[in-house]
Amino acid sequence: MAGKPKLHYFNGRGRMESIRWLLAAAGVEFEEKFIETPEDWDKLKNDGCLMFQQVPLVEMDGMKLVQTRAILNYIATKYNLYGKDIKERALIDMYTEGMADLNEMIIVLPLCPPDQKEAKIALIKERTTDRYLPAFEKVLKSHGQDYLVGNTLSRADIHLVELLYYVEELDPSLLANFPLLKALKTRISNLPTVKKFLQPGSPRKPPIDEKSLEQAKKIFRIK
Ligand SMILES: N[C@@H](CCC(=O)N[C@@H](CS)C(=O)NCC(=O)O)C(=O)O
Repeated sequence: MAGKPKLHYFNGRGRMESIRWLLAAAGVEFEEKFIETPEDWDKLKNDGCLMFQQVPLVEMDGMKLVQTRAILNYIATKYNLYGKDIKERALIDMYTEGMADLNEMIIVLPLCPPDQKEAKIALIKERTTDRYLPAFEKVLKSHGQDYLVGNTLSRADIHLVELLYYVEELDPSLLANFPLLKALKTRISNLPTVKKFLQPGSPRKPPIDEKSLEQAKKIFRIK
């Protein structure tokens, strides 16, 4: 029997968090090997398993997978969270790419120079309420179903709910005008696997704090 997937990243959200969410939602237990020092990082790079000298790295099913999207695609396919045909998959990809665009703005926010932070946060809030959340609310309204695509749970629902938690952290009022998204968030959060992941003590990571940010900058030698 294949062992648990092994995730290599620093002990924070970053690009690995969506992978943690998807595995957890699929009910897959995983191990984590945290990169804690510049020496750990150099060692991982020198081991030769990072195709582009970047993490996330996920060891799974005998493969050493890099590139976040490729990893998510593999997990979603393996655990039947990627639609029943190519048309559903196209919709899931389209929705997921939109979510990834907003998520990327949120992921890089901690690295933003202090004098630009306020403007970046304002832009994220504007894009959230004027572009992304209305688009997903409209999808749910258009078919009246419980999930975004194909009336069944897919990665699109998982990624969206992950994103809704981040948006709420930024400003809880951002969700106020999106009743169907709020209902989706509640529904997905109550799935047993997701509920477990949302409990304290799970592998879910908190928002990055000053100390972890400094550690991550040191590891990746970011000025
Ligand atoms: N397209 C890649 C980007 C990965 C990436 O930028 N990883 C960062 C950490 S979040 C990294 O390894 N930085 C070190 C470097 O690029 O030298 C992916 O999505 O996996």
